[in-house]
Amino acid sequence: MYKNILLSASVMCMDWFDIKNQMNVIEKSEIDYLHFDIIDGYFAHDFTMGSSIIDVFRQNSKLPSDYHLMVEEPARIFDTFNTNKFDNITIHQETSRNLHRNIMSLKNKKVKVGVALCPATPISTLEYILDDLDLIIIMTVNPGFKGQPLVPQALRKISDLKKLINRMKLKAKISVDGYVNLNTIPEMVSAGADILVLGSTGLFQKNKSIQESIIEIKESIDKGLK
Ligand code: S6P
Ligand code: MG
Repeated sequence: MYKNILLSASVMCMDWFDIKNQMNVIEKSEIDYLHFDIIDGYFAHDFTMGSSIIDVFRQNSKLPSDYHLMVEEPARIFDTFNTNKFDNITIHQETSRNLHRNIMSLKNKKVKVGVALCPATPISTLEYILDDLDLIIIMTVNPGFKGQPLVPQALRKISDLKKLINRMKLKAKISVDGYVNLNTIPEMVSAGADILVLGSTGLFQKNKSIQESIIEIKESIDKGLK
């Protein structure tokens, strides 16, 4: 955490030939979560990782998990993952035929529950479930891949959602995912983002160490909070 902004490291963006060293750095830094992107080949056209790989990280890290399920009818796999009360599980609004039922099932698992919105999905779709959520992921790229360009209209959603959360006096946190980096963090933070998902353009850049990136990320947060 840096100045109340939580930091979530996107595991699919790590250098997989250097996981152990990168994890050592992350564990000693201000990072609050490991962000696991789970993709089913349908909702997003690729595959990433499942519980056996994720559990290796969980067993070797003290950080809570930030599960992001980009999966059609995600309730099918809720029991696949190991969780505890410090972990987040976020499902997509677009993938669930009965979103409220799915949110209630997750609450029964005693995790923190989130819903993610693709760039084209309006905030109004959350109107009657917002009270039940611990977090909302605003996707600032389309789901599925790292290193994609920003969908700029999605930035507006952060401040719109923040206003709604404040008006309803709720505690839900706003997470932003996709192209979260020096170019976007100031605007995202000033619009009301509480959690930054940091991937290939933010934390795991090819020509920069994680430590260097974290210094720059903190400077960008400072700019956003000014
Ligand atoms: C995208 C996924 C994300 C990415 C991350 C990529 O579908 O949900 O969590 O891993 O956002 O970051 P970047 O900086 O490469 O866009
Ligand atoms: Mg994600």
